[in-house]
Amino acid sequence: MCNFTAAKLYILCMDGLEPFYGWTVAMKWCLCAWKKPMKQRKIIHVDMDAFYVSVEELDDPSLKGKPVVVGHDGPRGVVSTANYVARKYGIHSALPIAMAHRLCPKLVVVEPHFNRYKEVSRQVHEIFHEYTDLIEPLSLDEAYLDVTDNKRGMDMAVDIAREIKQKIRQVTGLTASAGVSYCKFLAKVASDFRKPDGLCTVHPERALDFIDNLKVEQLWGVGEKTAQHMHKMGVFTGKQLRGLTLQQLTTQFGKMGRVFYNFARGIDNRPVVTEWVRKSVGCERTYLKDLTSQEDMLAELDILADELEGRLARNSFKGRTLVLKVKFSDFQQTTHSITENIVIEHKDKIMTLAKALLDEVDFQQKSVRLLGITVTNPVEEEMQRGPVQLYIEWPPFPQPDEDTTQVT
Ligand code: DCP
Ligand code: MG
Repeated sequence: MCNFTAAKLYILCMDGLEPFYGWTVAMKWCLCAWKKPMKQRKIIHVDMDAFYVSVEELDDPSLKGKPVVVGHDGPRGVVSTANYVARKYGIHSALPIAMAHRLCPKLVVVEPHFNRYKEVSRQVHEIFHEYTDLIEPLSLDEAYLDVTDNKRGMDMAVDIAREIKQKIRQVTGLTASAGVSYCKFLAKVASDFRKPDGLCTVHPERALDFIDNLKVEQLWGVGEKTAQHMHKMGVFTGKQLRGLTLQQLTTQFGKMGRVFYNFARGIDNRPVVTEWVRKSVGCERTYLKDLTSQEDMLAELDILADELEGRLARNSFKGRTLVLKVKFSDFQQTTHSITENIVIEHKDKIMTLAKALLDEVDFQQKSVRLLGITVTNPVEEEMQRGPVQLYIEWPPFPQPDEDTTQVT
């Protein structure tokens, strides 16, 4: 999409909704684009296939062809990831291992080997660096690459993606899937499109057709709760999402409403950020036996506070908000937070706040399977920030609602 087309698209989006604001911003953008030529970006999202379990199969070929998951095989264990054989039985990440055994009695459970996954991840990143240093890692097995100005001077991002996939296979023996597009969200959705060992490109001129057929839950920032909310509004697809006005979306979803509004129109100007600003440091634990008394919970919080103090120091992290997470035996969870004027870094302070937060929790006579404490709300954010690559000026991008599943 050239600058002019991008600006036109933006005008189209804003037109009729917030006419004055829309035209003002669009005019500014046109002027900006005229002053500073903007290249259409080329973004690749690479995601390793069934990552942990594929590494395990590589290291122990006798696992090949069997249904395998990585996780702790205990009453409280959950699936980190399942290979494609196990997925046929309905087994997926975050499923309790006990349930996975019920779905597939022949299931093989392998303990995780994180150092091996990190080693493979490093090899994969070395390959990325042959093409670009603009790499944004999302996890050990996933990253965005901005290859607009790549080290090889290659014109076609899809050729780079193909080469990267081949090299990953040669060097590590594993397969990866890649998505190619002009923005992050489309590249990410595309990488998932033809998994495993997939390669999918979304061209700018085909973006709206592609978006039309997406389920809303495939969009970045749409977690389970948001998807249910959209379904209640009768919105299941990208096309239906585009039928909602900006006002409808911001009324229902706050700041994220504008993000969804833009995504539905193929607009996502988030840059590939080479280094993340750490937003929080925390630790949590799932207990073998549910905790029932406050005394036990305080004893466990004491252990967590110890651990958190160490992690905060090791990461030189300074934040002013403490968040307590409590997951009940029925898997419902609640979070409570408190913000201080000073940095929360010492165990004593953490414990005082954690106790106060625990008092706020309504247990409804339920026992507790998980406790977690996190320090967030970082200070001196600018000092913790690494190099950031920006192509155009754009308002700060809101973060999605916390709607994540974490394996503990
Ligand atoms: N992971 C985890 N807990 C989760 C999800 C993932 O521990 N709830 C770990 C194990 C995965 C790795 O992160 O191997 C990468 O996550 P992905 O979501 O990319 O899943 P996979 O790579 O396993 O599978 P896919 O082929 O769908 O990418
Ligand atoms: Mg993966």
